Amino acid sequence: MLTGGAPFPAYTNRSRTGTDKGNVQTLVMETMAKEQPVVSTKAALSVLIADDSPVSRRLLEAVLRKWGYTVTSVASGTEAWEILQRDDAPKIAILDWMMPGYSGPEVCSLVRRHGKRDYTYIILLTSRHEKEDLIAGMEAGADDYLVKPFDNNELKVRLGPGQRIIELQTELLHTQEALREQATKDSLTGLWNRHAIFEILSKELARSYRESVPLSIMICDLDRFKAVNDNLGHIAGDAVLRIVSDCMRSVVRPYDAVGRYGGEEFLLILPGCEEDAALSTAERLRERIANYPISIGEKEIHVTASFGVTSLPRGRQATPETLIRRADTALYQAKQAGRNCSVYADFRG
Ligand code: GH3
Ligand code: MG
Ligand code: MG
Repeated sequence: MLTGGAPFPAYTNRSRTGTDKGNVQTLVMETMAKEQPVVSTKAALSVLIADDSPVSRRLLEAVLRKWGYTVTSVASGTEAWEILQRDDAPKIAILDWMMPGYSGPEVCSLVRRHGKRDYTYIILLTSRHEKEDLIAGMEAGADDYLVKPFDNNELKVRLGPGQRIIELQTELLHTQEALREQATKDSLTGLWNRHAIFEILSKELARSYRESVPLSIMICDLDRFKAVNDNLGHIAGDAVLRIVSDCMRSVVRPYDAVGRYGGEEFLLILPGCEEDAALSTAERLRERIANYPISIGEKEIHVTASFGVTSLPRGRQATPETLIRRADTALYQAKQAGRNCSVYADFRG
């Protein structure tokens, strides 16, 4: 099936301006955001105090605030556990041993067994001196303890390792995130890279079969892209790839996946989409790309793309390779048909 306008239609849409500039600005802002300091400062660190004694709580609050911490305080273990599960929970918790609701060690156990990915550094407050109690507290997951009554210097010294651990963990999470980003994203376009989009396709195929829902894919290849490089240079070619990628991202649904499959070739995965919906998405995308004005220096250019689309009907099984081969065949036909069009190929598994 062949759909689409005549090859290389007249380009009239000039309503959008500064597309390239806008993209460069976005890129700079994203880069800056990634380069924010990863180590949190003491002033930004917040501490949770859970103690049922109002006097002890106020003393702790006052001294911690004086040292620059942000303080949240509660009077029971139940409230402490509720707060520690929140996304923005304090990273250090000072928990009294005996409290209404959960005890300090019980809150420790809950945090360690069911807590968030971010580490919570826990200091237990106890008036008990017996060694067994302290061992039980540490075994429940506490990082440190303070025997009441404690002096402020001791508390200050004990908060130091907590802060270092939190800072190291924050740094570690940022590094992990950066590595994950590097391993899965295409550095030029920010789309999924070839390996990642292939993985996503494998998972989506398994899900589509399990849940008996259809799945469509499309391969989009920019038309005569070599000429863009030849006429405007490779850097301009790179800018075009970035802009077209942003354009594709803006057209598909949030749960669709877009990856850079090769140089100027993209693979799009549309879970739950049948033939008609997939083909109309391809057409929407094709028209959007063709009408998208791209500013390169003083020049404004337009590029077009051809689409090969295929769908896996519900209840059918297929390997990523089979489906991609079908979409590739359709793409080849789209190129043969004159480019700037979408071709659908039936899935024959
Ligand atoms: P067709 O319509 O048949 O697809 O023609 P085409 O020129 O797009 O296809 P061809 O395969 O001949 O050329 C693809 C071009 O894409 C050649 C290559 O230099 C360019 N290209 C691939 N990756 C990149 C990249 O990362 N940056 C830039 N600037 N160009 C790239
Ligand atoms: Mg091409
Ligand atoms: Mg190509």
